[in-house]
Amino acid sequence: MNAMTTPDRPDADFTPWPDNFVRRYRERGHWTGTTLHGRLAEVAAAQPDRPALVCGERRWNYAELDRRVRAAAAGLARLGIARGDRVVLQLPNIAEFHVACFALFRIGALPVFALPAHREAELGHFIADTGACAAITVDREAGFDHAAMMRRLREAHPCLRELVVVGGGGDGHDFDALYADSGDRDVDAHHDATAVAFLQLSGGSTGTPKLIPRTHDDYLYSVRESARICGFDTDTRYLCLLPAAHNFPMSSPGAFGTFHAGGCVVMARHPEPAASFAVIERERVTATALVPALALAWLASATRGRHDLSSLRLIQIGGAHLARDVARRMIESFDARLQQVFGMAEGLVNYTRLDDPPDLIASSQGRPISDDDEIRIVDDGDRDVPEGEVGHLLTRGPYTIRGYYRADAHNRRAFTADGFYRTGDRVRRLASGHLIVEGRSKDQINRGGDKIAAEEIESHLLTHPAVFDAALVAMPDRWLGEKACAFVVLREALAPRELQQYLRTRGLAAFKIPERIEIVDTLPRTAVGKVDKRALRARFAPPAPIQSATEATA
Ligand code: OOB
Repeated sequence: MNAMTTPDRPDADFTPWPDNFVRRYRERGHWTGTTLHGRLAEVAAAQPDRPALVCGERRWNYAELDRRVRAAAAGLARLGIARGDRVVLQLPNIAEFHVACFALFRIGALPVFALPAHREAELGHFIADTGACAAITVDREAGFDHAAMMRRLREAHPCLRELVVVGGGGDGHDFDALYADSGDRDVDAHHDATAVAFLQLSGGSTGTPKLIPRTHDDYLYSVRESARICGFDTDTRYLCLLPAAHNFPMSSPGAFGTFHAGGCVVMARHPEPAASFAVIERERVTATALVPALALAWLASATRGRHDLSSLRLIQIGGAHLARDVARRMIESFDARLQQVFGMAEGLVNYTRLDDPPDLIASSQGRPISDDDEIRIVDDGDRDVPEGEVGHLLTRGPYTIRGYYRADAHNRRAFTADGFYRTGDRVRRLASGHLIVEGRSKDQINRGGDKIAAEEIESHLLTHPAVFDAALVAMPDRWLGEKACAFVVLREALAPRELQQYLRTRGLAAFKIPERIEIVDTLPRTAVGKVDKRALRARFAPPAPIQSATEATA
């Protein structure tokens, strides 16, 4: 099988696993040939009356969810959306997110998962990069007019023909009309599980965000095994608190894992602790996923004691470094099992196991899902480090991609010649196979789980005529773990606030705007002339205790 390409774009859309790996993953039963929507249809047929999805006052059982997915698929097909088309999906945590997702899977069209925080710069890039023919969005969210932004993007990108808006929106199609328009038609569901199901976003470390093609086979494997490892079943009531498009709440085991197990997904539009606790109490939520910053907010929230959280059996924390002390406080403060999750949209996901001793749960980031997840921990020359020592994490396996979407040049750096993904994380491994994340080598800031590629922001800064040079580094933050600070060399006077405002006008997601801008005369350089980011980061010493990267080794 050769990499799929389009005539106008020489780069590969999808880098397949080599045949011998495909054979192995099939023989071992990892890849089953079932599609994501096929699995949803199976569950719906087996238990049509069980609760599937709760969103505010709306409650759908599996029959209703299935009916809506089929109707929306027919409605989208009527708009001309067809197999292989790319469709940008930008929705908050509402039921329509999952309807749209599975409807697109049925058609064989690929959702491109944008986060609600993304703005014109990011979305414009996704549209241009994928040649998306449609976008599905919401009219307004958190005071922001998403429909108007998408209309502007449609003007700038002629490939973007159709706009579907939840809540209606001017000249876009109303999402609800998709159901009405469809009549009794059902699209002839797409059944190729080896095909790419969607494009997920990478946290990135380069100038432009890269897209991650995930197939039905590989994704469903990670979903199924995640659900098993985390004990999800028909009684699971999973609260989707983190942005639904992110890999963690989507598939680790997340909403997809809950659907896979026949449980019920509860969508939370507002992640604040007080609102979450009220939903947990009302909906008898059994499991949820948090980033460390939210865990801290849960610990600090005065409203905790006022709600009955006794239904909660599993609290997962992942996406960014969790300080040991915070993990311990979570274990002590909540009558639920804690689980650390160290994953990446590119594939590999590690979980502490439910029966691991509390100390291991508090101090490690878990071990891989699969025996077929190959882990290498190497030095700068790609040589394996001695067991137990810290090195760069490389991985290859049945649900880790072999290449980014249309990014051949980047792929040559991001993957080894034999297909290992260079995660950019620095880890060490315990004898039990559990990994401890010690830091990272990629040029990225992890702002409370939101990833910022330094180069992306630096290149935006450099477009300002007054900016001569710029370097973005992480500075420690008590709550978020890290925030971005830009060190900037100017040609002429400019206030930091003006520069922040300038970045906003470039259409960047708010979480990427550096909280601090330091004007400096020069940037420190290493012996080979690269900006010495380590020296820049050292200017923030001492780091806040809860986020020290070396803490885990203590
Ligand atoms: C998850 O996925 P992404 O793609 O947003 O970010 C992946 C990166 C990892 O390479 C690592 O640098 C960092 O986020 N990370 C962690 C971590 N979990 C992720 N760093 C330290 N400790 C952790 N527990 O973030 C993601 C995807 C699926 C499940 C969970 C998280």
